[in-house]
Amino acid sequence: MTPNSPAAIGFRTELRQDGGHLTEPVFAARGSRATWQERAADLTLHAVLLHSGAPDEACARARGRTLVFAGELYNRDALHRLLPPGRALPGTDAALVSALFDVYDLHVFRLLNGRFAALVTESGRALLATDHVGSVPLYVRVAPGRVLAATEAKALRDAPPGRPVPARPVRRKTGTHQVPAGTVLDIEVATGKCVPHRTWAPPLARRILPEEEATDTVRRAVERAVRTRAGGSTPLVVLSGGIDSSAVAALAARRSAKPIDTVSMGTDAADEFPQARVVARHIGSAHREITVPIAELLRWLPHTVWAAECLDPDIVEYLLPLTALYLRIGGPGRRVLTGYGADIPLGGMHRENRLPRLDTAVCHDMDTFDGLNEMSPTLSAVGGHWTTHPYWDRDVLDVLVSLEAGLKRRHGQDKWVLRAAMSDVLPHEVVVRPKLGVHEGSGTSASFSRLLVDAGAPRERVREAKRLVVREVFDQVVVGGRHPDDVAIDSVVDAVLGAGVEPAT
Ligand code: IOT
Ligand code: MG
Ligand code: MG
Repeated sequence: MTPNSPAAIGFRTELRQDGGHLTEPVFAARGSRATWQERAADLTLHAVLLHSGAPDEACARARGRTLVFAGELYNRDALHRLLPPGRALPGTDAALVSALFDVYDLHVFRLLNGRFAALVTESGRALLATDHVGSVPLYVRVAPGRVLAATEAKALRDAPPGRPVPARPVRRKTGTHQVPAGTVLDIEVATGKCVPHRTWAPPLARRILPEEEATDTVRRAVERAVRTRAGGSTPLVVLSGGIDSSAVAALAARRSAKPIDTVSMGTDAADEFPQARVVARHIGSAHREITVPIAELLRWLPHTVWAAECLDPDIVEYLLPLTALYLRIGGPGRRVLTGYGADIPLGGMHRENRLPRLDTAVCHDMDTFDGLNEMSPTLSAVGGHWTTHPYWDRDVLDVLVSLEAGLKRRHGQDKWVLRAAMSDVLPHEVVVRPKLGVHEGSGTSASFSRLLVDAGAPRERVREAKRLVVREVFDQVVVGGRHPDDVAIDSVVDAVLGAGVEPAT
């Protein structure tokens, strides 16, 4: 049975030869903390773990190796089949990965379908691994004799500078790099020498399938992804009433003995409440509506950037209403399923019906998602909840990306293959409902624009002003270490506009 939260949702680890260590880290994610220190060969490991009650379950120690694992696996059954016959099945994901490390070494990370960030250390070596899409962000600072890693960049704020590694540098954080998606960094701690190994890449080829085979394949893959994520608890689906989240909710409801929970957010400016209600009624979920006034919503922008550590203003507009929702859910920590990410492999955001352009958009989005942190569990962890995204399951993503564009746009519909795959579990009006982005349906984009125009931004500069506001907030809460409660969005806007909004360079 999958509990509401994995054993650990984040960590900071310090592997050092000199034995010194950093002060207590700051995380945006809420969780209990376990702190410990251990010796491994000539290295000391200091670890701070954000856990949900059983920190030992997030670690595995065997044959001089320590593994620290934040997150969870979705292909446990397949992985169990790889263990030597007769061996007792490991009781935790950390122990399972460690047992398979015995057999495969770093190549174990090519086998995992999960949502995780991990550290493995043995005999002077540190391995840092992300899941196939880097859905749990992982940052690293490397210097000879020292490897520091954390699931939030701000947790490495006080670390001494590091040397360049083959990974993306974090803005204004000397020597902090983000481990790429689908990558293991194999680091020799004594020298700081770092070799990256890719464990996943988006498919480039496209599959030609008859309609029925395409829809069956999609249906089976999404069903499996929902089943492995829902576990034994009652899931909560964040539901807009669009096809992506409605399909997740309908599939979760079908396999649940009890009614599932669904929740929709709206603002005083806009909502999709009627659309979500149709779905909730159809699947018999216990449904809630949460209205966040726009003035309050915009005040959560610093918290969104703090949690996602994201510099992209479009992405922040998608994540802001969701962060506000996660902060408002309240109660004990929930397991939240979303429909996030379906639009990326299916080209849903682009409202594009020319097939070459649709596939160009899919290629572009699959080339550029890394580092945006839009799937980060920290967004909901600021409210104490764990999210998981079935459409970015490794198998689902492999299927969706690789379908030829004519199955994505077909019979005059966008995301055709998904709509057709779900036509028997949802009312027709839901299956054919046109795409509405969360930033549109909640009035977030329009309200952020209005805030800037009212503060004096020229209309043609609004997009650039948003980029500068997000960057300034990032500099304050991620680089500067300020708490987002202390960052007033209005004063950031005034400061940015006061300095003048130049066109993008
Ligand atoms: P959208 O697809 O509208 O929403 C993403 C998910 O957020 C939904 O599936 C649903 O689970 C949740 N959600 C949306 N609106 C609400 C609501 N009112 N109440 C409760 N939950 C809601 C943007 C977008 O269109 O969101 N996200 C795109 C792609 C981002 C682009 N990224 C990129 N190019 N790297 C997506 O694919 O989700
Ligand atoms: Mg969507
Ligand atoms: Mg939507």
